[in-house]
Amino acid sequence: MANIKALIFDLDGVIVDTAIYHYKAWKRLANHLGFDFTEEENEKLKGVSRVRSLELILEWGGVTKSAEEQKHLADLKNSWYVDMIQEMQPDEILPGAKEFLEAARAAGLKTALGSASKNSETILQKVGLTHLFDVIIDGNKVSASKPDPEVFLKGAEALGIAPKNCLVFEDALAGVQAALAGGMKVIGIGTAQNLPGANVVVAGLHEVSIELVQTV
Ligand code: B16
Ligand code: MG
Repeated sequence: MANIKALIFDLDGVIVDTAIYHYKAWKRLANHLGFDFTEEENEKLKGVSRVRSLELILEWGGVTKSAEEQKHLADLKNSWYVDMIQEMQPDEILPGAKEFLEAARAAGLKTALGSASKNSETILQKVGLTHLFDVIIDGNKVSASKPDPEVFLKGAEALGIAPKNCLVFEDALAGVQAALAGGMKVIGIGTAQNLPGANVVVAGLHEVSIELVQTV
């Protein structure tokens, strides 16, 4: 028996799919700098912080920029991204996510968000899910990126639940590693091949039940 008391959810790829908006904005930035990158390369940006994403993209384009220019470029990309997420609607919630959050809370489990994004509060508000989280820990509240466990440990602490009684839902390998490093159980959202180490892997929250939570 796992004795899970709290669930911690990643945002992009678990609750909503903002990856397409990140991709469009990063692609526009790369094109603005005179190069492009592939969808396959874009996969490597999932779950990765804004600053690290820019470093990777500049490497792929063979472009070097000063720290000051990098700050400007990251801000420019974010302004385009923020414009796009203003239009997000509740129908962009991934299948089963809202229903599972509601079922979890009805079963007495605590819920937290554990995301790398600094835009998580806007996104949750646009899709109408803010009220289903007891705690929101995101890129504004942490200094170390996944696979460092900081984001999940801060979530557990804010909820007042020991890490061993927390279960994380993650779609990125760095996030699965972060959860394990924090001493938590983790359900991977994706494929077992892409998410080694996850206790269980499912295609999405529509495949998860309260019964499964207590058997991981
Ligand atoms: P922002 P998650 C991550 O969200 C995204 O997967 C990643 O592509 C993005 O770079 C990162 O948030 C930072 O987002 O630029 O909005 O601060 O999967 O950790 O919920
Ligand atoms: Mg994610």
